[in-house]
Amino acid sequence: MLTIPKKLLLGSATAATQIEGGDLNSNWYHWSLAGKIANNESSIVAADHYNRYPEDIQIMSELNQEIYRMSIEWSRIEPVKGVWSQEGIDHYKDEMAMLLKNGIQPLVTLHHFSCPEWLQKEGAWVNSDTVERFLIFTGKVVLELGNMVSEYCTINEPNVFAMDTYMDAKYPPGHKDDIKSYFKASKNLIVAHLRAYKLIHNIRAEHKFSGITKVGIAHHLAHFEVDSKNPLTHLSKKLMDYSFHDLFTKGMIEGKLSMPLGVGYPEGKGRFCDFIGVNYYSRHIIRSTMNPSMLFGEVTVDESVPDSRKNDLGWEIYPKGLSIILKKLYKDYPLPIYITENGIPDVNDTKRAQFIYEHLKELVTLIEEGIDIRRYYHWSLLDNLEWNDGYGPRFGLVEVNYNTLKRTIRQSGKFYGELIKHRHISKEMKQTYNIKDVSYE
Ligand code: GCO
Repeated sequence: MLTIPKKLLLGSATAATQIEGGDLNSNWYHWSLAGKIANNESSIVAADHYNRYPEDIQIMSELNQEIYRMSIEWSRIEPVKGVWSQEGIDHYKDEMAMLLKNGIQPLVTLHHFSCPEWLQKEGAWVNSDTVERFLIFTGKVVLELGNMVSEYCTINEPNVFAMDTYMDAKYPPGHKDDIKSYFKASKNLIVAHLRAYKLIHNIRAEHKFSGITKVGIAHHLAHFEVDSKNPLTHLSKKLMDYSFHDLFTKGMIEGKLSMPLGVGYPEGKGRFCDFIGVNYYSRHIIRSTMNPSMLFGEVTVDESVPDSRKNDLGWEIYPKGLSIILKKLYKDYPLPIYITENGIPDVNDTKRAQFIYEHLKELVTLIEEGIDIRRYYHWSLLDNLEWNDGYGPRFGLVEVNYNTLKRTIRQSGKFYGELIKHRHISKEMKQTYNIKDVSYE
């Protein structure tokens, strides 16, 4: 039996590029044209959510979702530098209005990996002018959405974004082992967040928009372990924790730049997050420093992990890691925590319900221990474009048939919907959905 405390709201998360389709002005569309997505796939149709959002909100409502995290596509608001698209703005206003009408509270992400192609051509995040452009975009969105949205997530996973863009060549413009750009972009992302934090608060206060303004980030926190006593491996883990986690937590929460990004507090000392969003997926084993990028070591999965404890992309299912990272995070920063992403690619839908159960169990225990966890956004509502991995991985509570675009709620989606409704997982539910209490290490 598991009872979900009232304070923990439940819902799902998506990102515009991954589900919307139809946008010719985003850098990801151009990245698809260049053949950079698995199987030559393209962002152009995705799940056609841009046209089908009424149906998708209806599904969210059927699944009793209380909250929804979504992103606004910058290239739909500002398709050409300095030119606003009223069509794009009205679209998102309609979507917000419909969410609210269905009693679903939105959390809006302003930067979720994608940007307009014109910005990409200007160097995107390695160009420090992008900070200013991001603030102009942010100000416009916050003004336009007004009373409808009081919660914002400025930047999604700055660490993964910088790593996949400048070190691993997975995201546009696809640099390999470009450490200089990794740090340059990281600094700009941090400064953009700090300034956007203030801007959003100022605009909403000045216009007396309703709702308590809450601004935060969605930070990808992985659980790293080392697999040997080799001191180099330990050093590698330390470097990885520093450059992948700590630079960003210190930067975006405390406003402090650390080397090699810089020193001091570019926007003054303070607290720049009203909540900390955590995206958690897996445990990673750090093997050695002999990887070409040296600094980061090699990130792998423990070979002894059986397939039953891995997802379709081979990542280990490791709920305990969520507790470990949250305990540390809360000790360092006792701020409200939102789980802004947690999910599993599972095409056969045999592991997702169990995955949700195990991770929620960890969260409930932590809440009982006094950790202030307030939101759980499951990744994801729908099957979607898993960036450069294309449409293969199936993360949805709802299956999307990419030929017909028909939506079908998976068994795990039904399980999640019932769980939200009753805020309780009974013995019967466990039987129906084949949920087990397993012990795992
Ligand atoms: C993210 C990602 C999502 C991914 C998810 C699964 O924030 O990394 O933002 O877009 O699809 O994490 O890999």
